[in-house]
Amino acid sequence: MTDTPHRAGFVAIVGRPNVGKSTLLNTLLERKLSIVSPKPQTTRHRILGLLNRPGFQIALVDTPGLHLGGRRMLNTVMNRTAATSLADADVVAFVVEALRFTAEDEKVLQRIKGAGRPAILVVNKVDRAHPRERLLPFIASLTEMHPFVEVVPLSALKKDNVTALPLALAKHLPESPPMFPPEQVTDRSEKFQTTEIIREKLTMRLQQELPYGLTVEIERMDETEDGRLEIGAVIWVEREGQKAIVIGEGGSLLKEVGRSARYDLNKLFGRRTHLELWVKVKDNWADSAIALRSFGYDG
Ligand SMILES: Nc1nc2c(ncn2[C@@H]2O[C@H](COP(=O)(O)OP(=O)(O)OP(=O)(O)O)[C@@H](O)[C@H]2O)c(=O)[nH]1
Ligand SMILES: [Mg+2]
Repeated sequence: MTDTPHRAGFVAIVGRPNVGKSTLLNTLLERKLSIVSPKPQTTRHRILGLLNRPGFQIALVDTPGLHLGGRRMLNTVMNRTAATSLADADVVAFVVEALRFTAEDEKVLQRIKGAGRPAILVVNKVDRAHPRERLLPFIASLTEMHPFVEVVPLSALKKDNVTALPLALAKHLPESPPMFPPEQVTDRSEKFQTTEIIREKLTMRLQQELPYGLTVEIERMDETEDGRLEIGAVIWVEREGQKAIVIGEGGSLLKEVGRSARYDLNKLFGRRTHLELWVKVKDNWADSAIALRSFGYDG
């Protein structure tokens, strides 16, 4: 038997907003690491998740959806975060939605061409592709646009054909020993994951009313004598009027958000957590370089 060399490297998961990049990351890792919502522009940060298999280690990088049109400084930072992850990757996983290719997808593809990395085409949401016969011509039209090294149609949500992807990615990674210790899952702190869990619950509850400039900051995390974790978090919005929306009638929305966030936090920390949420206003923070940096937006 010949020894096959170990492979390891970075794979950037890129695509326009809402195609299912974060869902894909979570499905591949079999854990909820990146937040997901039906709204576009949910992911705002680079999220690293490590996948270890016999013979290879993939450092998967979930990225904000590359988008057109947003004029806030936060939009620029998100696009820059995605573009940097793309430029730093060994292999690119270009995620598109089955049977849908938009001007934003086109723009992402141009960036992939510019980066010059081997790219795998991931056609997600095949569960929604009806009739199925339309998938083949759709894929053919995309493979005409770029010499993708592999094409993997799958459904990240329904976990259909997902196991094929790590193998396809690994083939194109450089020969290298593992870059991270086998027990490591991510490079993101529990504090960061806490802010993201709270932001996800807000995104889910607020849907259409979600203020664009909403972000979460942890003020304190203290252990109580009986072993519980007390977390104090601030939800920042940009205008006084948005406060009432986030708080809800009689504080109902905030209570609901707190309840569902606590459920996830108990799981994350493996113990009971107590969560206190405050809503505060910082005018137009999404256009302030200083505020963006202090809230951890580091594109
Ligand atoms: N039907 C179907 N829905 C999916 C699939 N994958 C993801 N979704 C849904 O698509 C929506 C967006 O998913 P996300 O994973 O947040 O998408 P994203 O590409 O990370 O979006 P941004 O972070 O905004 O760039 C969510 O409602 C998911 O449940 C899939 O395979 N099939
Ligand atoms: Mg995402």
